[in-house]
Amino acid sequence: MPTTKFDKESIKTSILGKLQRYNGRTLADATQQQIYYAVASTVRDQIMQKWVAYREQDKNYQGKRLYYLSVEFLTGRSAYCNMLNLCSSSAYREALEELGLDIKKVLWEEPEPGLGNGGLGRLAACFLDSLSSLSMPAVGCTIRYEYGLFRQRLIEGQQVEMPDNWLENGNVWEVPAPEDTCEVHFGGWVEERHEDGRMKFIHHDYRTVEAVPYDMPVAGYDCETVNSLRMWRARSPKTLDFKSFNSGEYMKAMQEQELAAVISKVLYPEDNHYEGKELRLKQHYFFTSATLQYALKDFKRRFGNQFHLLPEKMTIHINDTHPGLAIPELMRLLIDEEGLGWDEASWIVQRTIAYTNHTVMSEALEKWPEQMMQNLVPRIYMILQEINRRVCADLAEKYQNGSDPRIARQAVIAYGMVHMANLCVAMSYSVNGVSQLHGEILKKDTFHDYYQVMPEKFSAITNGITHRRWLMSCNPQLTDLICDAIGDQWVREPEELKALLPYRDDAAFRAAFAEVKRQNKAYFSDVLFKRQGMRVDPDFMFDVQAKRLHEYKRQLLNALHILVLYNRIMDDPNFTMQPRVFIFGAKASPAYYMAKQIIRLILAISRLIDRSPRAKKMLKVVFLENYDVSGAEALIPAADLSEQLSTAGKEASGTGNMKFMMNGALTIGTMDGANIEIHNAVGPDNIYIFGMRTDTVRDLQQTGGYSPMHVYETNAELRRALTQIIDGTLMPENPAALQDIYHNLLFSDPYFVLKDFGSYSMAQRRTEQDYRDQEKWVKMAISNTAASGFFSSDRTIWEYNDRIWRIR
Ligand code: 26Q
Repeated sequence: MPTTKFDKESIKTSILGKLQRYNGRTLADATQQQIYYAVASTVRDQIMQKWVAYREQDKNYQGKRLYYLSVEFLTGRSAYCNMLNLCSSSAYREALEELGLDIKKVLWEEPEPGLGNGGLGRLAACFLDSLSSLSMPAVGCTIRYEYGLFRQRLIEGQQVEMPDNWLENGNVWEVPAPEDTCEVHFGGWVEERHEDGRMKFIHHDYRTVEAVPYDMPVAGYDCETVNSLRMWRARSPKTLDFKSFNSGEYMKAMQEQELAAVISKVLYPEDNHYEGKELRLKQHYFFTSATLQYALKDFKRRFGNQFHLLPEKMTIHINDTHPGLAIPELMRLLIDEEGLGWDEASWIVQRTIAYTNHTVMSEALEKWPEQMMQNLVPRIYMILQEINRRVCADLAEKYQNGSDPRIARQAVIAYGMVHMANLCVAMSYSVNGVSQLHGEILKKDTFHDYYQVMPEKFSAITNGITHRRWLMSCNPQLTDLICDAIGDQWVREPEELKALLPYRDDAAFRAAFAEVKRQNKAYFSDVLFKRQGMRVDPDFMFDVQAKRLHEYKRQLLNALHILVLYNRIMDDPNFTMQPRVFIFGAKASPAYYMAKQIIRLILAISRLIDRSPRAKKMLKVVFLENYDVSGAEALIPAADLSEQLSTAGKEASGTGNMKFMMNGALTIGTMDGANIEIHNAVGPDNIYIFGMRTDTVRDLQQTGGYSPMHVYETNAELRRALTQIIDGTLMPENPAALQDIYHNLLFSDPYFVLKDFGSYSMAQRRTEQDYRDQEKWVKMAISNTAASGFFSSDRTIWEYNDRIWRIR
């Protein structure tokens, strides 16, 4: 196999050569975009070389393989992280510098694949990076959406959605694998035939959709492993059909083509919210079926028909219930295609599939109308019915009562709906939560009945983030500073970051740490200027809440507090405070009315403050447009304070919280999700905890004993801020515009915003005092970075491997 070196000189030669061959340009005449493609395809050449070698050795691999199925993989840009994982970032940096290019500017040209909404999709991407870096053989499997998550614009104080055509200029990182194209069948009907002493199921009159895979290499850090992310694209099997063309059915033929391709057209923009759209169910079955056919083909290549070995040789991990049809699909393939009996197939499935739950919000639990399931995937529906029959029979036996009310709660099909979570719990060998608290809530509430009858399946493994992207790549200056102080062992063993802790007391180190933060703030200001023509002052404290917009995440708590601060400034000419910029990054689902109203409110507060010459000396609100992975990479290293305000018990884990702490931001947050574990890791002196705990929230919910009006009546500052939402202070041109927020808070407040306001406001007072004491603040910030190693996804993946997958 020919190998090429990738040192500085050959990188330069490669870039110039590509510009000449692909574009017929010299460096001086090339556009930024052409330069980006020349650089990225040089990186790709380097990965391809490793990929070929890895695949060669993989051909003889006899061990277990992991298939990680997720309807979202929010990878973010690849070029820089690939350079880093290839241990070539300095070579590229120097090469570009010698060519007179600004590496950051060049890499900013890369289109970001927005193939995910938020936490669940980003977690999948972090996991792939860790799997490769820990040399575990794994394939990520998903849909190759033609349009990723919408691009957000803020126009006239409101969110406006624009299509994200990320493939417009091609994607250097993907390689099509047409040889693995397979068929997925929809609709039709199933004939049951008795033949050779057994039942045969024959699917008739189905519509075929072809699944074409595109692979993206995922190179591990400083190792030989190059796994892939397999993305399936849907297309119609018929190229233009001459018969219909001649019989004047040209339009119909074209439409059919369109109908198949629409399956992989666009990512649904809902986060933590379920909507029973048929197209979405099609998407789920489409990529799940294609993936399982491919996995089984690979298994048969390695082990022939020894299907009893399947659980030993592969784990199908499903990222939430969305790929849950993997369960009946694997049954179908084993029974209908491979001729196994039900019991044998079911034995295999129950040892092969593992499931992670990501949310306890009831509106996010996936349910499908039986009718829809039956029409769309009739054979799968039959299998679901049989699974349900057996699950219910087993439970009836366990409860020694066929009409025990628990059976209906645990059934896979009940009251005309297919309950995906029940299916996944009943049929997987592992059910896990994403933080310790979340794991407990699953056992106590969400899956309480199942926990009673099969406790051995349940576990909790706290989420993590890849420190390669979320520290080394996004914060190179802090990375260098850490390496200068404690060496680079932490790069392989991130928990070694704890060696930083003694540097809290080193004044020179503290000064250097603070200087890095300052430079990151200045850099963010430049990015903000480029993105939306706005600047922020690095002397201000950067207080950041960046995550999807959702009522349970309580951006409202933050917004109301800002209004209160504004009033304090305006009421008292002698009032002063530490100048602070509140930065929001948040997309709202296009159909989520309240979330969009909250964006309007935040933008209105921002305008109000900007109109006051006095207020704006101390206070600023910035809404970062189109918050995406690249935005996060610029924003998080610049943050002083990280806002993690979810109502206790609602945020399964959170992962943004971990990214902020790793980059030396302090957390103001509730005792929810992974915040609790961050609190344990840094100690109570290095975090600002406020608000009700889960048990109090539960009590209040159960007794119905909460009255937001009572809070309103007893807190004058809060009352004033609430009134300003509707009295024309914020929306002089249309004072009623935000009245639904006001009414919702005052008469319902399901997420206890008003209830927790006082406690939040007090915690914010403490952040203010502490920030003014810079020595104290920087010490706390260092403690956070030092304690963040536990939250590397390398640790998470070790735990998954140890407790669930056992790959090697
Ligand atoms: C399901 C069916 C039909 C339509 C939509 C959905 C759907 C889509 C997205 C349901 C849920 C989601 C997203 C959930 C999510 O992102 N959860 C987050 O997962 C993170 C990783 O574990 C956690 O850190 C977050 O706490 C959790 O909110």
